[in-house]
Amino acid sequence: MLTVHHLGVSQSERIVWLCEELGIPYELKLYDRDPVTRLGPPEYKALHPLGTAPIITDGAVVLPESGAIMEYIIGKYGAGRLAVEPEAANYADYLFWFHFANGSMMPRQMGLMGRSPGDDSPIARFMRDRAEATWELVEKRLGEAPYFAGDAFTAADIIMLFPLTTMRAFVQKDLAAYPNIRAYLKRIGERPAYRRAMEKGDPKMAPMLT
Ligand SMILES: N[C@@H](CCC(=O)N[C@@H](CS)C(=O)NCC(=O)O)C(=O)O
Repeated sequence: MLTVHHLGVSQSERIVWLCEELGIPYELKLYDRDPVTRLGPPEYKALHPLGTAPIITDGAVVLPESGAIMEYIIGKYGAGRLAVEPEAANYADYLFWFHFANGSMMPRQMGLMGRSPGDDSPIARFMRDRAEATWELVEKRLGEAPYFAGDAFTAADIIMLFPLTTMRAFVQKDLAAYPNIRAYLKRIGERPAYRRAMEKGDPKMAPMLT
């Protein structure tokens, strides 16, 4: 049985959501963050040496890393649904946004964690500019197409949503200047599978869609 180990308020919400969108059977195990450190609890760390969320188990397989898990589930249980075929005109768009999420968007937001907004050092300005550039790129993309890979909802949307939503619990971001992102978040919030995933995974948290 595919088991999704979900750490509350974390990137593993992506995997719960993916399973709900695909409509595949899975077991959901919930873990709370340590109330003081906000890190995963020892039971979560014991699953794999990396110890970060998400992690899935599937028989003898223990797999961390959002992107690897998503490809695994889509390939093994989803018959390729929610991915884009190499023959499709938007294949490169799909690949770019799927990998941009954790390759650039997440690291650039994480670079701001714990940094005071008033810090005007060259490195702080560099980090802020780099983070800002990712928001600008996302805003531009969502003005060109309703979904990251183009006209249809794909796994690129699932992996991209976390930095636009729940990540703002860790690094605040005012979305007032981004009408396309706000319209996109409203659209995503209307998806029954997303709502189900958030209710199952983080019942105490309202999805951060505004
Ligand atoms: N690139 C990794 C990042 C994983 C990651 O940093 N997860 C955070 C949650 S958002 C985590 O596990 N934090 C708690 C901890 O490190 O104990 C992925 O996408 O799986």
